[in-house]
Amino acid sequence: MKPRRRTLSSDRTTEGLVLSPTARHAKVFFDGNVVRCLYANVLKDSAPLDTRPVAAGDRVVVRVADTGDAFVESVLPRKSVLARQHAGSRRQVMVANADRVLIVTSATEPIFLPRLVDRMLVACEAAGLPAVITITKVDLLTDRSAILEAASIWSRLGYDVRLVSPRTGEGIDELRPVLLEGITVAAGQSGVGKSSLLTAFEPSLKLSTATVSEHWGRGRHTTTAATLHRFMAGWLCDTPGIRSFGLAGLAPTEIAVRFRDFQPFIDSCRFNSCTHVHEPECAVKEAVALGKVHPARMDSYLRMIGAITGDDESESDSNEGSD
Ligand SMILES: Nc1nc2c(ncn2[C@@H]2O[C@H](COP(=O)(O)OP(=O)(O)OP(=O)(O)O)[C@@H](O)[C@H]2O)c(=O)[nH]1
Ligand SMILES: [Mg+2]
Ligand SMILES: [Zn+2]
Repeated sequence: MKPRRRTLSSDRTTEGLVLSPTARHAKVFFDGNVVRCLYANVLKDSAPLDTRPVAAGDRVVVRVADTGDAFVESVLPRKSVLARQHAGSRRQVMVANADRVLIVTSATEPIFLPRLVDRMLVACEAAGLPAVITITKVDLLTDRSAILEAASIWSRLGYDVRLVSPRTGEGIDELRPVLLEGITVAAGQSGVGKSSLLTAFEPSLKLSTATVSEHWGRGRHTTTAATLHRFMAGWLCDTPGIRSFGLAGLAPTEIAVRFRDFQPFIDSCRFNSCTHVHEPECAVKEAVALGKVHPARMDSYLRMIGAITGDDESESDSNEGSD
């Protein structure tokens, strides 16, 4: 039977933090406890363009009825939103109010995907969120040269890039101080080691992990819901593996300005609306030809634009990711 929201004079409201939402309810932290809260009817229609009315990390107003039932009544203004947007479908807010994103990618197993990292960097730039590119499983490499080359492209752009291994502990103590406050979200493909990484920072978390499928070389989508976990003075947010990161809603020119390396050249293109693909006198393309922009970054950009105009995007498959 559908629970009815009762509003009695003995009801009280308080502020809470959403740790993990599902379609019907959310685990909310308030008054020192984690409480399962239903969504108040008034909330259900509040974000019609989103897959869920609330996201992990949301600050919410909770009404506690005299029966003890608790309802999420409203969402307080968000200071940041990390969201995936797929053409023709609703926006999926992965986490709200994050302070930084660990873009987690594996050096191998599953295969290293620098273009997915570039895509997530665009999403972080669009959200105004600092990113730490975290390359895991470096213990499995016999030759690090290809990874170091990719890492150097990003570090030259001013991104914080870390090589880590929860298996051997490499890079963990160096990264931990970055995460002491605020909300840190780990995002990336299934099987890259997000849950293993967060457990390395805080062993008591014991987050579920699973081996990568030998046959497919892919993760098994072990983590099924974005969830905040207490860590020092802040929170770590584990998220389900994503297969792609939809940027629908961003026009090519809006994507291009989120490429830090394109920014110095964009204003010198002959056309204001230059998409840096086929236009003549394009300063960005010239910068690539002169070695001022790395061709790998241009390749990432062109694939993003191709995905938006309906061309094949080789790194994403038809399934747009779990959750
Ligand atoms: N060799 C090695 N294996 C690792 C490392 N980190 C994680 N793994 C292994 O990689 C597999 C996947 O790790 P998970 O932490 O479950 O990956 P995940 O990104 O959370 O995956 P989903 O929850 O499916 O998105 C597990 O078998 C881990 O033991 C590492 O640094 N080195
Ligand atoms: Mg996981
Ligand atoms: Zn141009």
